[in-house]
Amino acid sequence: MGHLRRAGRRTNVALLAVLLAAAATGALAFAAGTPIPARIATLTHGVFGLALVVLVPWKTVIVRRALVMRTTSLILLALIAICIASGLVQVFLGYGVLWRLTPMQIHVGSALLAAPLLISHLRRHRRQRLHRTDLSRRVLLRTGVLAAGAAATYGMLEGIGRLLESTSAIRIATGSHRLGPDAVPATIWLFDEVPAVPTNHYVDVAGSAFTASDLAARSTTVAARLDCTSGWYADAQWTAVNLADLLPGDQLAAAASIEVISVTGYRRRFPAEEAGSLWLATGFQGEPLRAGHGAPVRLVAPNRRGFWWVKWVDAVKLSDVPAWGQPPFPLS
Ligand SMILES: Nc1nc2c(c(=O)[nH]1)N[C@H]1C(S)=C(S)[C@@H](COP(=O)(O)O)O[C@H]1N2
Ligand SMILES: [Mo]
Repeated sequence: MGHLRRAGRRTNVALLAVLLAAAATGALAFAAGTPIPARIATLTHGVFGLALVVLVPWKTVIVRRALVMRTTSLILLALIAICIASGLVQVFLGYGVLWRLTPMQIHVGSALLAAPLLISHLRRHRRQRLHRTDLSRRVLLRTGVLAAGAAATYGMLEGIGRLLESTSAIRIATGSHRLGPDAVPATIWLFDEVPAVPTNHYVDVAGSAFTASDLAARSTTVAARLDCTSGWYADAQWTAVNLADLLPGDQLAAAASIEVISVTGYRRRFPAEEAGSLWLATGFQGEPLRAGHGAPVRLVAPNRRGFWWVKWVDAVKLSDVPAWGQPPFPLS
């Protein structure tokens, strides 16, 4: 009996570690914009997610042993199940809008809702502490077996996806699925709204004012991939001018970061060295930008996820604040 109880506690420790790792790699998967970091983040995220599934039989034994199951525990369980299921839907069925929500919104939303419940769950069971022996060789061996089981499940699901010619087989390193340029949805990060911006709006670029037509006159066609964290990407042609060509060189050299601010207040800050890979766009696929997509001027930031592509640009400012002096994800 004592032995069983100990095993149960270790299952709980493993579950907690895996949940935290899944959350951390999920955040990294949202942050990563280039193939190698994205591949590492999405692969480890998938393996941690599946490790939760692998642990289900053991956790079931523990849950069965409990005398009562609280409603909050049931909700926590349901949220984690929804999170895993919507993650699998995103991978195997792709980006699609179900009842106004995307699988990714459900995936992240359920994880965020589960977090406070998990904290109170841990508080209620705080007597289960980490023991010295939790790092023994036998435990490390079992951890290896769990990792191998989760990795094998991942490999098996990838294989099935290929055999069934699921869209999972052609998703890119970030996990996103392809959309044609015509199908790109006007996307809001969280709470922003499409503003009405006049076509002759002046964009302030480090103190100089430009209208969209001023910028268009200096633009070239740039091929770039817009890769939204809601799980789609689109390759398209943008009519855009490079920020390094607009910003005064001496001021740029002295600055730490470039802040791009929307008329809505939405903003992102980039390292000053990145000026050469940031573009102010006025056109998409040879047409002027549309209102929902950032008209009259929006940022194009290849190699960065969609939430960096500030729409309805009002100002581009050079500043001494380092680029990391901002929340990792926008709060609006
Ligand atoms: N001002 C502002 N810019 C924004 C957003 C926003 O909500 N507000 N959403 C971002 C996100 S999450 C993405 S994926 C892209 C989407 O661009 P699109 O609407 O042209 O598809 O814009 C980005 N720029
Ligand atoms: Mo996005």
